[in-house]
Amino acid sequence: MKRRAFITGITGQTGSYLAELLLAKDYEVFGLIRRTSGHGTSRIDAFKDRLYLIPGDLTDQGSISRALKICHPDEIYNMASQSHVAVSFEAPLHTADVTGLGALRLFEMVRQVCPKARIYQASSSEQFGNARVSPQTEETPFNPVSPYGVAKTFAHFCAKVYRQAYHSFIACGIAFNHESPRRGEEFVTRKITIAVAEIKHKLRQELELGNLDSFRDWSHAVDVAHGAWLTLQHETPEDFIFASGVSHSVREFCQAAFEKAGLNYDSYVKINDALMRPTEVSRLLGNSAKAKRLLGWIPTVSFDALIQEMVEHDLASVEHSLSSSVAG
Ligand code: F7E
Repeated sequence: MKRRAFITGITGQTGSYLAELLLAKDYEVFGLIRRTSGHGTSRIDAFKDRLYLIPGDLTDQGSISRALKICHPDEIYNMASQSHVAVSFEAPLHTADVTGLGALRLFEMVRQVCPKARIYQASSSEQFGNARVSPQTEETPFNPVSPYGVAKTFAHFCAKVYRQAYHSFIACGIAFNHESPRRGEEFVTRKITIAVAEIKHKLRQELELGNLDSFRDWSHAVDVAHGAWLTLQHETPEDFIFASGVSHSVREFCQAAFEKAGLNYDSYVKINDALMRPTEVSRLLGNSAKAKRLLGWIPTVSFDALIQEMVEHDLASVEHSLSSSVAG
C-alpha cells in the first residue's frame, strides 16, 4: 500500500516542494487548502492533478478533523502559518490563531482521529529571537521578539507536551530562512531579486528596503523540504535544526543579487524607515550538526547558487512578460 501524506500549507513555497518530493517517492499526497488561499495554487498547478486537495483551515477545528478522516495519513506535515514576521505585528491575534493555536488544533485532532500518524511541525529560527548563544542549536533557549516568533514557540512547546503526555509522534524541524524562486514576493530575498530583474529591464528605478544590517542564515527551500521528510523517517520524534551554517547580512544579499545582473545595489536601494520592524532579530546562525549526524541531511545549495537561481528566474520571467506584451 502506498504511504499517505497530509500537508497543510501545500500551496506555499516549502509545502509545494515537499509535495513534489513525496510524489516522486510514490506517496499519495493530500493537502489542506483554504478556499481563499492567499496566493492561489500557482506553485502546485503543474502537478495538481496528482494531489488530493481537501478544503479546510487551521482556524477551523471541524475542517481539520474532517480532512484527517478522509485521508487517514501516515505522515502529516504542518507547513501552514501566517509566516510574515512584519505582518505579525499588524495582525498579532490572527498570527497567534493560525500559527500557534492552529498547530495545537492539528495536534489535538490527530490525537483523536489518527493517533499513530507522525507529525512534522515547521518550527522557526525566529523562535531564537535575539539569542544569547551563536550558533544556535536544538538546545539554545528561545527568546522570541515578534508575535510570529511567540506563536511558533507556543506550537513548538505544545509539540513537546503532546510527545510527553500522549506519546504523540511530533517532531519539530527548526528551519532557518529558506528561499527559492517560489518564495513569496513580500519576503526580502524575493523582493530584491524581482526588483533586480525589473531595474535591469528599466521597468523601475529603485528598491525600498528597511534594515539592511540584519544577518540571516539562508538556505534553499528544497533542502528544508527534504529535511522535513527525513525528520519523519527517524525512529524517534526529535527536534532538528535546518540551516546552512553561514550567516550573511541583507546588504550582502542585495549586493550579490544586483551584481548578478551587472548592477551596483548602492545606486538603486533606498532606505524606508516605515519598513523597519518594531523589534528586530539582528543575527541568526544555525548549527545543523545533529541533522547531519542522525538524518544524513546536508544543504546542497550555496548562498551564491541560491541567489543566482532566483535572479535568473526573475530575469527570465520579466523577459517573458515583456516579449508576450510585444507579441500581443
Ligand atoms: O526578512 C529585513 C527584515 O521577511 C529578513 C520567514 O520565512 O524566516 C523568515 O522571516 C530580514 C529581516 O524574513 C525588508 O527586517 C529589510 O531582518 O525575508 P524576511 P524573516 O523575518 O527573517 C523565518 C525563519 C521564518 O520562520 C519566517 O516565517 O530582512 N528587511 N527590508 C526586510 N524584510 C522584508 N520582508 N521586506 C523588506 O522590505
